[in-house]
Amino acid sequence: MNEIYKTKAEEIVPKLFERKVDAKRCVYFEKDEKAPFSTKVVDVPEIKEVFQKGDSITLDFGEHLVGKLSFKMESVQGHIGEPIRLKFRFGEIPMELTRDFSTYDGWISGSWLQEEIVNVDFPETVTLPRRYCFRFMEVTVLETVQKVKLSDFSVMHITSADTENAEKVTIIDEELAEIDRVSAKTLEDCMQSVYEDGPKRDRRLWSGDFRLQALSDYYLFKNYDLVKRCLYLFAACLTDGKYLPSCLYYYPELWSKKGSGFMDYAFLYTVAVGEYFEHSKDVNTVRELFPIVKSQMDIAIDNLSDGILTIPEDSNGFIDWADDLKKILPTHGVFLYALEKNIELAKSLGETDVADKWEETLTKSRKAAYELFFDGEKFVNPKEDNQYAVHNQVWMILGGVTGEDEGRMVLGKAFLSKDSIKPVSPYMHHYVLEAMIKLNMFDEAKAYIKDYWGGMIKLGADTFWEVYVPGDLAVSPYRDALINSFCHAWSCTPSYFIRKYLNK
Ligand code: RAM
Repeated sequence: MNEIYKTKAEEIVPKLFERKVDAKRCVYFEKDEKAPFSTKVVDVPEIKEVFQKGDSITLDFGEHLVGKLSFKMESVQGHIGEPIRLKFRFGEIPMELTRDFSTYDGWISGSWLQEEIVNVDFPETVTLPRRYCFRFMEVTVLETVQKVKLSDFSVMHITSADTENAEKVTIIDEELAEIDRVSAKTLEDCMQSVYEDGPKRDRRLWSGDFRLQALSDYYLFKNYDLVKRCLYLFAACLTDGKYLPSCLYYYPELWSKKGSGFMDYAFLYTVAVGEYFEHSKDVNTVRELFPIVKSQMDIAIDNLSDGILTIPEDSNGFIDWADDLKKILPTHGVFLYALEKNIELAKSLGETDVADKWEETLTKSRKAAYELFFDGEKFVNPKEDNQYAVHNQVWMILGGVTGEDEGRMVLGKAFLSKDSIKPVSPYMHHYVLEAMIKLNMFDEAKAYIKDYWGGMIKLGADTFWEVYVPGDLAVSPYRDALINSFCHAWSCTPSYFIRKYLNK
């Protein structure tokens, strides 16, 4: 642990803004094959307040929230002689509460599912100690011998996004304005004392997610200090002085898993350093972090074989959650993409020798990629079974391996082909959009955002989801969509695209 970087990060713990939100209505859920996740939300005209054993209600707070729940418990028939046992369940979307959490069948811990048994000893206003992330809350009275009153359910919503002073922009297109609003809300709810990947799960700082959050934040809340803090947190956790972890834990203290993590995420961290510089002009911080940028590029350069990246045994590339996706070709693209951006950064910092050396590598590695991967109509890697994936085309475009016409051709064909692997996560869809912008496909990019992110809104999304595959809502990287996060960091970038490029 580098204590100097850690201290710098701890000096800028962000202020958390609080807002009290009351429950808005009482609802129940009905099975309806035509509704999103086959779940229809039905209004209950009156909010029940008097409960006996076995009674249960579901409250809708009207918006996605992150914070602590409070409520009042009162007696109805004189003194209460025994504790009242309540069970709470929280859902970001209705589907979660239609499932019995004990049926969860995924491969990551089911303890992320938000469920709690609480005993209330005396009539009082209770605030639950843990933070929850939800719009819907179900409370069931498990044990009581007499009637009790439960009321005044509210949440103290917390975020480090200064929403009151957020950049106000009039977005001309109404559909895009709505998508921008939901993107901003997604980022807001993930902004806590770091940029969390998801406030329901995993509540961690992942570099791939972080770079995208920072990008949108520059156009929304402009919390430069939060970006700086996260850059330093990663810098503090470098292993062996050079390997960047992909993910950090910071409760109860900062720690990370040993190992080198995802190579593409490490490259994207370096991109985030340059982008922080571009927006904040904070040259001191960036000068301090430049050795880390350089070490990530050096690790990659040391692992080039005939100009093509090799991924060391103990590492991997992430790229997307698409099943069985091969990673070398697209990770090579991420490397080229980062290298090009880092050459600019090196030049701005006066590191001309480094920039010159990188220029040489970039030219060589782009040429090598074109020669090895381009088969005349698509990019495939003969050393990875010629696997055909949209991802490969996107990263070769972003890596500057192809020009505009060829880029449009490979991208269009890959999307149309029934044999190609398609993006699964909004994270990968972000990079499809970046490729479109690079190819000057602005109208197509607008339509893409409306179709993909707008598609989630049509399905009732208050915040954008971790995973969305149109037509198949059961998709989950974890085998069971119950554990998916429905407010996810890497899904918040439509605001960036809309505000920077598409609001015309
Ligand atoms: C998951 C999270 C996170 C992502 C990693 C790769 O645990 O969804 O956002 O960056 O995977």
